[in-house]
Amino acid sequence: MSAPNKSYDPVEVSALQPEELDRARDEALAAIASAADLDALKRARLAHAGDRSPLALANREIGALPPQARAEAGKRIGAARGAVGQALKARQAELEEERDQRVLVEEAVDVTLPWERGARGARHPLTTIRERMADVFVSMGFEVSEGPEVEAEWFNFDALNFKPDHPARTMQDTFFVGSEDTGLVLRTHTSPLQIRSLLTKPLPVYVVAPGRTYRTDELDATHSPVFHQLEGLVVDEGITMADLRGGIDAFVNGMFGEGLTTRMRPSYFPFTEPSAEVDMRCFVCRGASAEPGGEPCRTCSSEGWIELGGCGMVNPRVLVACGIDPDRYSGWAFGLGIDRTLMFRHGAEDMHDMMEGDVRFTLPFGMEI
Ligand code: FA5
Repeated sequence: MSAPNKSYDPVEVSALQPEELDRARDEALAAIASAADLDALKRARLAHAGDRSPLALANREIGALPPQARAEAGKRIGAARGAVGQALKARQAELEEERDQRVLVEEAVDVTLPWERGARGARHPLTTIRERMADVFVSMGFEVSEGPEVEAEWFNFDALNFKPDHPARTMQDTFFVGSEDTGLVLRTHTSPLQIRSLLTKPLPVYVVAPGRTYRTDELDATHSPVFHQLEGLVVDEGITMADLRGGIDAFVNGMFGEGLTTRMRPSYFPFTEPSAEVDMRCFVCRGASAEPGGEPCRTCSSEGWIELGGCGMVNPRVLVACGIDPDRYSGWAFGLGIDRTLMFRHGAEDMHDMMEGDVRFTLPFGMEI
């Protein structure tokens, strides 16, 4: 700002000359009127009403005028700036109104349009049944345990008392990772979790281990090279076959309904002694289809029983391999196929359906989370 100068005539200060002021005001009004949108108006505001606009600069010159000239100059500038301010306000309101109208039209939502046109995903029934099965064990106080799918042969076979010449240890049955010399396999069952649990957890051990398993089986209606098993393991003091029976019965009742009995048939597994195959009463016909004159049952093929899996008392050799005193501790183990369980529980007839990911198979299972 210039210093006050008593000899100044306001009209001689060029910025304050009436025609200059009128021109600045008219230019401002024209720019405001022609601003087509709020952005353009912002630019016009900056150029014609901002700190560096001609009218603002002229306003600053008032201070340099002699006192007697200031009032008159101030009045003229005030009038010009007032007119510009009014015009800005009015145009702002107009443009905002226009914008609001446009938004209402452009961003309108048609609430009558159908929604949820994209299909919603759901978890695979194998996943949900696996969790449900493990939950039954969890409700009995078991802990869920997981292990690697690429497993050391020692965990998959040796520690489980498979002899070196056991047929399961050949490429005909087992996927080796690399050559047979690597000592690494894709686990053929969830039983290595018995060893991993016994080596890492303090006794007593109550674990359930669901997981993916691999065998060199051809894919057919009841086999897949990739399938799922669930393992149950108990090692504690004073565990007997009665506990094995009770544990499996409790699982069957929790999973398939109350009042279903089980039966055991002698079998062999290197890691359990004695070993058994366990069957459960058919949860559909409850054995009636096997009675003379009974209605045929698709679920159990009219056998009255459904094969569930393998089980037995933990072989003392396994306990020793894990550094556990077999004179003090004993245990039971149980393993079943999850895919086969899904098949008989839901009447799925072909293993392919479980592998192919066709939603026509999975949709009827709904949105189980
Ligand atoms: C075992 O794998 C034992 N580890 C089970 C066990 C655990 C016994 C603990 C004793 C104590 P097995 O080979 O029978 O057992 O397999 C168990 C289940 O896996 C079978 O009953 C079947 O339901 C399922 N299964 C086996 N091979 C396949 C396959 N290729 N496709 C789908 N399911 C399979």
